[in-house]
Amino acid sequence: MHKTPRSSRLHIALFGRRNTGKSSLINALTGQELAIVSPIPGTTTDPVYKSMEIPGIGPVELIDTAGLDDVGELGQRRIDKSIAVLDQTDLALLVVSAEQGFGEIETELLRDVKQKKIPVIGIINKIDLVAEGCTKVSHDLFDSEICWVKTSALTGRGIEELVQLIITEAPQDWARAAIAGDLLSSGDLALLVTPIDGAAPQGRLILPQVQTIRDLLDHECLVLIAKDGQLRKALERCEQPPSLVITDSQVFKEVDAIIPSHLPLTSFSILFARYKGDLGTLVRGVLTIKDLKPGDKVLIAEACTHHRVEDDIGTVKIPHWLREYAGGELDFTWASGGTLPGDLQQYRLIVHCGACMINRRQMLSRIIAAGAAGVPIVNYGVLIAFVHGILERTLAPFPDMLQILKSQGD
Ligand SMILES: Nc1nc2c(ncn2[C@@H]2O[C@H](COP(=O)(O)OP(=O)(O)OP(=O)(O)O)[C@@H](O)[C@H]2O)c(=O)[nH]1
Ligand code: SF4
Ligand SMILES: [Mg+2]
Repeated sequence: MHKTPRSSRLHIALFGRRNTGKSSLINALTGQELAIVSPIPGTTTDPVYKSMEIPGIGPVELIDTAGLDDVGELGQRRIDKSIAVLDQTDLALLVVSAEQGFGEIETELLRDVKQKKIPVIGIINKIDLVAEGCTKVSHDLFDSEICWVKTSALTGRGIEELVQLIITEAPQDWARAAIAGDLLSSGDLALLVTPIDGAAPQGRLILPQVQTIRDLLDHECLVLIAKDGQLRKALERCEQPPSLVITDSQVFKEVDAIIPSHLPLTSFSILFARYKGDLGTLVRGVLTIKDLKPGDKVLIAEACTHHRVEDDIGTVKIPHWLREYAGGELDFTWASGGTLPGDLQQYRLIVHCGACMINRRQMLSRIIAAGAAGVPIVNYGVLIAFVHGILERTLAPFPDMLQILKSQGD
C-alpha cells in the first residue's frame, strides 16, 4: 500500500512574475510553511513539487515555479524550466500582484496555456496592499475568458474562494478519481466481500459494488468476489494472498476476524467517502462526535429525497448512535435536496449522506461550505465505520488518514 501516487494527484502549478507571492499562496492554500518565502525577487529558482492534501480538495501536487520576469542568461534558463512545467499541469494558477498589474509576460503565459488547453485561474494577490477597487490590474481583464480571484496570502483573504475555484475549474477527468484501482498495481488481486441477504436487490449487485469492480478492471486488476459465508474458501483458493480486501461494512466484524491482520482491509463505504469527497476532512469530522453534548445542533443532510425505510439510516440509526455519544438528546435538523441550508454556523456537526446522486465536485463544494462555516462534517460511510470501531483498520490502506487519526489522538 502506498500514498496516492503522484500521477493520480491533480497537478496545480503557480506561474507569475518574481515576488508576486506564488510561494506564499502555496503556504496559504495548504495551511503550512512548505515553500520558502522572502522579499527578495527570485527566491524560488527551480520548480518545486509538494505532494499535499488541500482541505476540501484532497491529494494534489502543487508546483511552485521561478518568476517569469527573471533576468540574465541564468534567469532565462529558469523561465524555460517554469514554462516546461506547463506540460504536466492540470490546472494553472496565474499570479499577478495587485500593485504591479498585468502585462506582456502574463499575456504570453495565457497564450501558451490556451494553446495547451490547460484550465487557468487568475489570481490578483497582495490585495491587502491596495485600496479597495484600486488595483493596477485593468478592468478589461475581468472580461477575459478566465476566472479571477483577489487574494492576500498574508491575511488569508480570498483563499477559500480560490479553493472553490480550483474545484470548479479543475479538468473533468480529475473529477473521475479512482475508486480503488489506484491503491493496487496492474495484475494485483482484490478480494471483494458482498453479503447477499434479504435487503439486497433482486438479481443484481448494488451500484457501489458494480462501480468498484469496473474501476478495478479498468486498472488491470484481478477481482475475486465472494459472499461472506464463503470467504474462507475464497482465501484458500488464492495461491497468493489478495493485495486488498474490500467488504460491505455490515459484515466487517466477521471479515475482520477471518482476514489476517497483515492484509489490507477496507470497506466500500470508506472507498466511496474518498471517491465522492475529501476523506481527510470527513475523518477529522467524525472524531468530533466524541465532543458532542446534549442539546447540540446537528444537521443531517441528504442530497436527494429518497424513499425512507423502517430503521432508516438518516432518521433513525444515526440519531440513535449520536445520542449515545452525547449522552442525551440532540437538536437534529434534517435537510434534503440540491443545496445545504444557508445558516450552517449554528451546527456543531454536519452528517452528510453517501452522495450517490451528486458528483464529486458537488460533494466537495458542500465540504468547503462546512469548512467556511467552521463546522466539522462527516458522511454516513465514515460515521458507520467509526461507531462500529472499525475505522482504524478500514483506513489502513491510506497512511495519510492513519496519520490524521493519530494526530487527533484516536
Ligand atoms: N502584503 C502582502 N505581502 C505578500 C503577499 N503575498 C506574498 N507577500 C510577500 O511578498 C514577498 C514575496 O513572496 P513570495 O511568496 O516569496 O513570492 P514568489 O512569487 O514566490 O517570489 P519568487 O520565488 O521570488 O518568484 C514576501 O515578502 C511575502 O511575504 C500578500 O498577499 N500581501
Ligand atoms: S446517499 Fe444517495 S440516495 Fe441516499 S440521500 Fe444521498 S444521494 Fe440520495
Ligand atoms: Mg517563490
